Amino acid sequence: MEFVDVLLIHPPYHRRAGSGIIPPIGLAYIASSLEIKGFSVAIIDCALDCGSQTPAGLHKFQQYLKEKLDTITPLKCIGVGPTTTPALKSIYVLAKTLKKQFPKTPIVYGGPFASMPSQTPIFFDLLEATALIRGEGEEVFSLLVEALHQGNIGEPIPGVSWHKDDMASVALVKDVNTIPFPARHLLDIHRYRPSLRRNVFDGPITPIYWSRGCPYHCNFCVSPMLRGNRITRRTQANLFAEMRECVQDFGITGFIFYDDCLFIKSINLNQKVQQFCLALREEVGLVKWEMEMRCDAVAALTAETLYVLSDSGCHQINMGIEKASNQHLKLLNKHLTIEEIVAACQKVRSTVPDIRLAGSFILGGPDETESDIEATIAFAKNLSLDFAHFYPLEIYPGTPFFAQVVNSSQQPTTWAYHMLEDEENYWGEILYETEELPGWRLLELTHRAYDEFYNRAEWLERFAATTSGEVYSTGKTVVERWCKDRFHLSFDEAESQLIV
Ligand code: B12
Ligand code: SF4
Repeated sequence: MEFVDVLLIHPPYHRRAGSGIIPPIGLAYIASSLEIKGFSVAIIDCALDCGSQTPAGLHKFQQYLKEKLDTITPLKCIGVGPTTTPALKSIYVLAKTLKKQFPKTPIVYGGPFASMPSQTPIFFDLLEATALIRGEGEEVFSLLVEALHQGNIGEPIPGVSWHKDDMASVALVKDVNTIPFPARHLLDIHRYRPSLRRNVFDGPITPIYWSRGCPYHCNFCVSPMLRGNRITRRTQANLFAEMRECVQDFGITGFIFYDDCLFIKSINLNQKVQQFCLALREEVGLVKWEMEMRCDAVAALTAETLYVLSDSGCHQINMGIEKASNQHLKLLNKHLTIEEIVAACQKVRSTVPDIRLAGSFILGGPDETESDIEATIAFAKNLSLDFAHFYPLEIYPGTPFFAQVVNSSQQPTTWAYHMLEDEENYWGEILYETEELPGWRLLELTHRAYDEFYNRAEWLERFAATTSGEVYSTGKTVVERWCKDRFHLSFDEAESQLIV
């Protein structure tokens, strides 16, 4: 039996065939901040071993959890996160199992879902919460653990909610350069792998962040709400030191920058990107990396910058394209134009064909018809993307779209109970439904989008041409299955097929 001060648990969520599994770096940040204060910590990443919210999947998860919890005893508290709304069913099972196993141990939640003030009652009424931490947990969690240990339940701590009417504001780390690097030593780092569409790597990978926050306010996105619109960026030296640690201590050779806005369109964008790439080569060495980037920023890159990017090991750019018309982009408040999207794709394709391009698309939303969705699918096919990801518009608490669709006078626990009782909604989705496009139709069209995009000779040829022979021969079967079953096969069924 292992005894630790704090046990951190990453809840599982429903995964689809072909999806990857990424280390929970937010939780690892929390862990290192606790360790530096002298607390002993362990992490159970349930998402690594469980990935289904079907009734059978949840039962399996409960058994798995019980076995894990028999081997470890948290002495001071249990932290659960990052919480997301689609993982509600798993979190519910987790909460009930924890309460049964450790009835007296405080449970603290953190992450995007727990950070939305309007959703606080769900955690206290349904999920056995002792406290929630909103926003960035690194500085406050150790204060909270200390307060719990002293029996000071209810002690005012910035960013901490102690009961369902406690609307604490978000906690923000004052100086991001002071945060210790994520405790990757507590994770089984070599078991993680990116999804097929993100896999440009040939060795162990990790997510990494240079900045936190986003200055945009897309109507469907939670990111701007998480850090009170604040954007912070640690020094390049600090970032590169973490990357060197990853290479030297963990054998990591691939980095995924998940920053909301690693680079933003600005007057000196090209200069900034080039400086970053050259310094990366010099200070970390040749590693493979990929990033998320808005299309307006990609469109503003010069050919010279694109060459420098490619030389520095950047193998993929992931862009949120979302729609096929300026009118619908505007309804998302995306601050992006079709012209910028087309320019971004053409520029990367013609200048640095070795950099893979992936785009994500949202199907459904205000004023959208079936023919608009057809136009989005056709647009995706015409952009010469290597990968496309299609989402039915899901709405998350705290976003303007959620307020439009879910009656604000309704208690948040109402939708949560509804979700928990609906055994078939194992994706945990709350969809943006309209008369023209009800949920079932949105899902059908999303399935069709995958089918149309990937079941094309042109795409399979492109995949073969850009993927090494060895990976392709194992990957081909997976890709074909993925194309066919992408929307029906769940993690449990697909587990044995995830070869790449
Ligand atoms: C990277 C990422 C992923 C990755 C990796 C996730 C992982 N393993 O960590 C992948 C691609 C796998 C992924 C998948 C999904 N994601 Co995602 N993802 C992100 C992204 C871009 C960055 C998250 C991140 O790592 N941030 C950096 C770290 C340092 O911050 P953090 O994790 O938030 O952790 C900090 C705090 O939240 C807090 N904290 C976190 N955990 C805990 C725990 C405790 C106990 C405490 C006290 C504090 C605490 O302290 C941490 C340090 O400051 C965010 C957007 C964003 N800007 O946050 C979306 C985001 C989290 N994803 C989102 C969603 C919806 C999903 C999916 C459901 C997508 C889908 N439809 O399939 C899945 C399922 C994820 C799940 N766990 O349920 C939503 C969540 C919204 C919501 N309310 O639910 C976000 C906010 C994007 C959005 N649409 O607005 N995602
Ligand atoms: S979708 Fe991207 S650009 Fe828009 S608010 Fe979210 S992170 Fe920012």
